[in-house]
Amino acid sequence: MRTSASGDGFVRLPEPAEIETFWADGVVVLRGVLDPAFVLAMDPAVEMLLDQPEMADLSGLGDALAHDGQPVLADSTTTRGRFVSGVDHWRIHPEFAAFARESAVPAIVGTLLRTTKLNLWEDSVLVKEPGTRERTAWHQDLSYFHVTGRQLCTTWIPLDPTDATSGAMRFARGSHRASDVYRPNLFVSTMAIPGTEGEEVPDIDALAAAGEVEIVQYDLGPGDISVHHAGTLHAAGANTTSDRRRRAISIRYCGDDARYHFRPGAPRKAHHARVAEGDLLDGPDCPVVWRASA
Ligand SMILES: O=C(O)CCC(=O)C(=O)O
Repeated sequence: MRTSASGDGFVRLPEPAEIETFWADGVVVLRGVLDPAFVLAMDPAVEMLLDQPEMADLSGLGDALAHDGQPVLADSTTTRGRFVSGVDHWRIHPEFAAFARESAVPAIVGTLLRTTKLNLWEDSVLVKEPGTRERTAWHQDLSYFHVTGRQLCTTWIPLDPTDATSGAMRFARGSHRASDVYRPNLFVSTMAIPGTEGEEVPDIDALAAAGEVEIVQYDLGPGDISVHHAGTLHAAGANTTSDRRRRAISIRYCGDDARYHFRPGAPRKAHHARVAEGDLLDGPDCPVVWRASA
């Protein structure tokens, strides 16, 4: 049995009931699965990223869209924080590569996905500073992933205590069970990415108000993680607090049944030019980061 003393943040694997919840609800919260000190040790790496060119200022995008008369999801607050986000930090920064590949996270996620091997798809850092108005629009990660399969998920790992007032994630419980894959949107807007195909994401808040969808939201702290299925519709609130940051590392992984499947108009990565529809993910750009022991 591994322990947190091994330095990879390991505290425990998911219990069978938690694995059932993930597959039934499309989301599960795993409390105390990582050593909080291990997660907080990523603080300097996250701070270092904030002003790097690989980060996008989504508040700036929101302002530009609003200026163009496009729908932007922004709560009115008296202060002005910012929402910054980036992807694929693991490719550039050894701290993020170690976190996504060599920490206890792959074993936790691999166990949850009931897979024999786990591929890393991408990582992402998402920071909502105090007073950030922008909400994260309802979306499915699958709309942005050029993959098909069922063993696909995202784990959201907070560095700060997070609740509804500071922008906790919201999930449409059980929405992964439908086969619908909606158009990806601009993240702080319901506007679909131009050139993508299919139907736009329905108004989940309206469906929830009508009692047709159940929305779940959890308070999390360092050491807790949520894991959602790539088909699960999810969103996040504004950070309406004046003094609490909402920083998270989000890592997307794929299991045995994942294959490349290209979705017109969705953002592509450089290596996608070198792979074909139906290919296995295995390779340096989607490395195998964990295998189940025999
Ligand atoms: O942190 C957020 O606001 C959204 C994150 C998200 O949608 C994800 O990691 O899949």
